[in-house]
Amino acid sequence: MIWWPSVASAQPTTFMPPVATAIAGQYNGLYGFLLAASFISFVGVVAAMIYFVVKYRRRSENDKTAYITHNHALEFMWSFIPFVLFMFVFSWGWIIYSRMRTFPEDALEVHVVAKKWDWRFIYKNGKEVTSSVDANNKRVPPTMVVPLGRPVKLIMASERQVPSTPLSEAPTDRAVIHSFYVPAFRVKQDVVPGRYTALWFQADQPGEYWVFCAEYCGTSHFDMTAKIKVVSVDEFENWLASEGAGELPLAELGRQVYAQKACIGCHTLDGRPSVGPTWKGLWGRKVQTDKGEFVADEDYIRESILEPNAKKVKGFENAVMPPYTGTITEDEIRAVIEFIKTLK
Ligand code: HEC
Ligand SMILES: [Cu+2]
Repeated sequence: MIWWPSVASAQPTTFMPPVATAIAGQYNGLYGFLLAASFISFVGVVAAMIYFVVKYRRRSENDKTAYITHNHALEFMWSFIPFVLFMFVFSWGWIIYSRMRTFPEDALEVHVVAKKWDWRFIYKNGKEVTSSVDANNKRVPPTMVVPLGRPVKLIMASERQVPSTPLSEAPTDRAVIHSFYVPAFRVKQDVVPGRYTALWFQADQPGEYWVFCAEYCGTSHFDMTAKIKVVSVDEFENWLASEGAGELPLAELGRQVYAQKACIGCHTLDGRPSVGPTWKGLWGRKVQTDKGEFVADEDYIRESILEPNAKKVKGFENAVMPPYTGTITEDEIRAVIEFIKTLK
């Protein structure tokens, strides 16, 4: 359902950034309507004002202002017409917003890590894209490559500056809130420490687009940029498999963590319960706990690892899992999550 003709254009106009997704076109439609409605209202209000000023100007010394208490018809109109207009704009915005927040099942997932002041992109095959520094010591923003016309889902986290230190170390190195903003896609999402947030888009125009951090996050906030390069599916597949391609897929790293961090001692992969519940089929399942029912998603798994006692799984209330805060890194948690996703 298209509400407004979208002019697909990868070129920025005087007023707006390029339009590289269908949602960006729909967003422009709503924005254009608001702009036009505001302009028409403005002209109408000013014209009426000028007309009344002239028509009802004071003509003589003993001109008296008429005494009018109210006018039902007028009062109803100036409440009802704006109400209808606002509900129309609200519904229109709601439709576009719900499209932005409804995640396609088959989306390509890419992990995004924000820190002061940089972005890092991690693909499931382990390929990682980071910023670099050129010959003049100037920061070169990282470029996330994505396939044309395919939905992409970003799983985003804000982390501390040193990715490989365990969580309890370097407490002064705090993570802060960032915001992942792609003007050409008209999408923006806060990236928050301590939980995962998500965003999706489907780029329909090849090209390179800017990513900005849209939440003031300190000294180098201005320089916290990245790029998204939209290429054909073939080109994307080649790129993904090429230079620096992950030697170790995320799920494989997760399997190693499972063995090395002793998870293996209490969790099976084949469906049999052990000291703790099995991981088989855990992903996306509704888990019964002492705090109620929860869907096993990224946040649930992360919390289960860092604060196992926050929610005790039904049937395992008396078993103990040691908290892994301080002995596991965010990268390892991400890998365990990807590993658990594969255990259908
Ligand atoms: C000493 C045994 C033990 C070890 C070691 C252990 N766990 Fe657990 N784990 C448990 C128990 C018991 C539960 C269920 C009780 C609870 O929720 O705290 C659990 C629950 C979980 C859950 C939630 C499972 C569900 O079905 O909802 C996850 C995820 C998890 N552990 C991950 C890990 C990871 C990752 C590791 C290794 C880094 C690990 N565990 C190591 C005992 C352990
Ligand atoms: Cu930032």
